[in-house]
Formats: sequence, structure tokens, C-alpha cells
Amino acid sequence: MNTFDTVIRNARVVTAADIFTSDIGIRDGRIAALGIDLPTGLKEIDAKGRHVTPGGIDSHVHLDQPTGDGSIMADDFLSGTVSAACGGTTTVIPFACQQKGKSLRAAVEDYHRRAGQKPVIDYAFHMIVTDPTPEILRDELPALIAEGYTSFKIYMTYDALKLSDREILDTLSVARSEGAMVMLHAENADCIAWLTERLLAAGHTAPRYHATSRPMLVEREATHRAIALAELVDVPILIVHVSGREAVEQIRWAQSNGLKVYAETCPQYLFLTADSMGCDDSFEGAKCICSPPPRDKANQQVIWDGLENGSFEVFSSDHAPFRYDGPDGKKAHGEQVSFDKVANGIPGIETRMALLWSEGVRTGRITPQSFVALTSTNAAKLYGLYPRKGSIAIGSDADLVIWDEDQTFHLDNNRLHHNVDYTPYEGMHLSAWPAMTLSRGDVVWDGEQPCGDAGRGQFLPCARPDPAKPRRRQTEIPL
Ligand code: DUC
Ligand code: ZN
Ligand code: ZN
Repeated sequence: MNTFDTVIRNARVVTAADIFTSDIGIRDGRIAALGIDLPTGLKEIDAKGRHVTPGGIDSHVHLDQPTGDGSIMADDFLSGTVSAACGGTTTVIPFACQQKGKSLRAAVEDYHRRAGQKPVIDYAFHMIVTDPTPEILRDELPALIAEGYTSFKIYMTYDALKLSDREILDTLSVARSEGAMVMLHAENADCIAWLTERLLAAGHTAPRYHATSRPMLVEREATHRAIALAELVDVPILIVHVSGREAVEQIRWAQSNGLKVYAETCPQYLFLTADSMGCDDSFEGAKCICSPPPRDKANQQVIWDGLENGSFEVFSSDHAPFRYDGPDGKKAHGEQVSFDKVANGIPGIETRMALLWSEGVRTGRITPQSFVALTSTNAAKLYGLYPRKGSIAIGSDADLVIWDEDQTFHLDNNRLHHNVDYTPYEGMHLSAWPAMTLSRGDVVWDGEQPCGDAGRGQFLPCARPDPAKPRRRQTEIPL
């Protein structure tokens, strides 16, 4: 009788802590053994000479999320998860967004319907809290956290989404008492509105002015304020999509003063600049409109430094997929539309892992172990999925990536599987791509074809994350 369903032979196994050569024995979708010369499996995979990492956890993606501005996201839970799997990601955490005036539970139920029988890899949900009424804070939010939705995002900008400082305090307070992880989108709404009004009045409407309307200081100010609000409530927070130096400085200050402030960054802040949104007034720059906007080369270096020195816990894609051509995407309101009306977001779910392996690990900027921590393990811990996800350990799900580092190529959108008609990283030189992705032991990408069945992905209720525990400092404030 065969002991294992699958054995991966001679893998160069990478975890967040170690690198070692081992066979990986998989049974019933889980890692059952690590060792040399394991018994034969029903299926044998030769990984000699290849790094094998935990499958990626992309803990910041937007799939089939209603936008309310006339645009429609190009990827749903099928195309988005297929694309993720082909790029080495085996778990995604998209957002169930509350609509102001409606219940949070309705958003979660709607999102489960949207996922339906589509996902090819496992998934959990973050919530987005946009309307923290006393009832929602007292009843719905605690109940949803108890059911496994243990993280939520708060926006400090966008009229349809943002909370006031007072509402943020009330919501952080519930996160503290219920043990949830809070993600913050830190940009100052009034500064952006003021700048946008002036730019438009001066006729500066082209996509590139998106960056001018959201300079680094609006992110710095909001990051500082988010940290102060969290310090007041004594609750950990995670600042999402950090774009450059001034925000990193706020985060480093908080971390070095003992505050539990975690941070996420994304490929666009390593590989794009504000110039990617155009140096002239052509609409093409709309392809790279995202918030916060990419900055400049010096800020890219600060983000690299932060990945290296531990300022960042998470490297996610912030995949927010809109097509360039067609009636639903970047051109939903035509090419003459002002920058503030262009669908906001860029695709990146499939390219995240290979970009960081190629430009981070292969260049020696970060270690393979840091790569694993940043793309998988830390997200599993921060969002209550560890150790089922995020590791290569006995008992963990057999979510694995076998890396091909023999090929070098220029990225071409035609090789990607998302439903977007461009990639912001077109033409970039890559020196690694997943040779194979396994999700719970099933091959979902074989190096040439996606091969996971729709609906095989499982919903993952999340535990209350340890990193969300407050410091419980001594204070006279009745928290
Ligand atoms: N924030 C995100 O997290 N994604 C897309 C746009 C935005 O503002
Ligand atoms: Zn955001
Ligand atoms: Zn996002």
C-alpha cells in the first residue's frame, strides 16, 4: 500500500526560518512527512535543484467587488483565483465591503454568493467597515468576528467608504475587545479633495495628475493619525499599501516605540513610479492609476529597505483589476474623463510572487526565508490562518510552489491568466516563475496550464490572530 498520495523528491524546502533539502510526503491534502528517502507515493514529483516554498497568501486582493462608479472589476472568483494559482498563490483574502446604510452581514453574504462555486484555491474574507452604527458595533461585528471574519479594513478617504476619527476610535475599540486585526487605508481625504478641486479647476485632468492629487504628505499625515488613534485605544493595526519614505518613517517610529503597528507594501511601490502614469497628458497612464500612487526611485529604495529590515510584514498585490479597453474598465467614462473619475486600481495577483523572487531573492536583496515570510507566513499569522497555511510543516496544508529559476523572459500580458487586457509590468525581465503550484496536494498549475477545478477552493474561517492582541498597557483610560 502507498503511504503517500504524492511525494515531492529532493526539494530545496524554504520556510520563513530555514532552508533544507527534503522529500515532502503529502496525504489527504496535508503535509504528512518531511525526510530523506520517503517511501514511494502514488504520484512522484521530482524537484531536484528547485526551491519549494509555501504557496503564496495574497492577503489584499479585490475580486468581483462592486465599485459604484460605473466600472466593473474584470476578475471574479474564478479568473482571479486561476490567475493567482498560476503565479504561485494558493490562498487569497479579498474584501466584503459594507455599503453605507446596509448591514455588514449582508456584505458578507453577498460576497459568499459571488464566490459561489468559482474559487480554484482557498479563500477567506476581510470585511470593510464603512458604517459603524452602534448596532453594528454592538451586535454584527462581534458576531461576524466570532464566525471567522477576524479582520477588517477601515478607509480614511473616499466619501463612500471613509470613517471619521471618532468612528475609527469606536471601531478600533471593538477590534480590541473582540480580537480582530484592523487594516487601515491611510490617506487624508480633505487634502485629496482640496488638491483635486484645484487641479481640475486649472484644467489638469490627465491621469498623471492622480499622483499630484495624492502626494506623499497626505499618506504621511493619515499614517501618523492612524497610529495615534490606535495608540489611544491600545490596539494593534496594520497599515496597508504603504508607498514610500514618509509613511515608513511614521511606522518605524511607532514600531521602535513598542507599538504593534504592522505594515504591508505591494509590487507597484517597488516597480512603478509616478511617471508610470504618464509624462504627458495621454490616457495610457490610466493603466497605472492606483492609490496611494507609486512615487519615485528614491521611495522605491525605501520600500526595498523596509522589506529587508523588517518594517514590513506583508507583501501583497492589492489586485484591483480593471480592463483598459472596453466599457467597464479604465475607459468606462471615456478617455477625456478627469483622473478622479478613472477606475482606481491595477492588476497584480499573478505577478506578485515572481516579481519578488526575481528582483528580491535572485538579486540578493532579500533572503529566500524573508520572501516566504513576506509572501505567505506572516499573512497567515496576521490573519489567523497559521499553521494550516503559510508553512511547510507536518500537518499544514500541502500548499506549495516549486520554482523554475532556469528560464528568463520578458513579461507579456499574453502569458497571464487574469481577465485584464494589460499588465503594468509589461516587458519586465523576470528570472523565475512557478514550475508547479499545489493546493492541498492538488496540482493547480503545472507550468503550462491552470488545472484546478472551479469550486475546489475552500472557504477558510479565520481564528482571532495572536498579533491582534493589545499590549494591555497600564492606563487610566477605561478601554
Ligand atoms: N485601496 C485599495 O486597497 N485598493 C484599490 C484602491 C484603494 O484605494
Ligand atoms: Zn486601500
Ligand atoms: Zn486594495
